[in-house]
Amino acid sequence: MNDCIFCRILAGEIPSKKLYEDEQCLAFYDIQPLAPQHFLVIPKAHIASAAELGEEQAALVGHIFAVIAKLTKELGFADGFRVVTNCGEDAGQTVKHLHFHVLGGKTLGSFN
Ligand code: IU
Repeated sequence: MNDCIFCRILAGEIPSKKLYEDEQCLAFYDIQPLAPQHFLVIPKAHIASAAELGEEQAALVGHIFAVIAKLTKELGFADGFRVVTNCGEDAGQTVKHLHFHVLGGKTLGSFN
């Protein structure tokens, strides 16, 4: 059994508030939002983190960013948004399935 929580969301075994889905990726709202608007975009293929990406995933990552551009336009993030992917322990990655946080809906502070 796959114990990856995001693979289980993709399989419909764990509920999520879906925003967008196609054959390559899923976007859903983060259950613990850190901004007025906070959603995640994940590939359907299980990739542990950005550290696992290679040239073979270039089209997939480009597609995910095109989806982010489309969704942020639709949601009216006119004044900007932030895309973050935490990679590994030092970055605080808690779910070991590649995901892009998309945050907006307010003026975001700087981060380190
Ligand atoms: P991180 O970059 O791995 O730290 O982020 C994981 C995110 O996944 C975090 O913001 C959680 O709130 C979010 N999340 C979720 O939206 N739904 C879930 O079922 C689980 C985590 I578990």
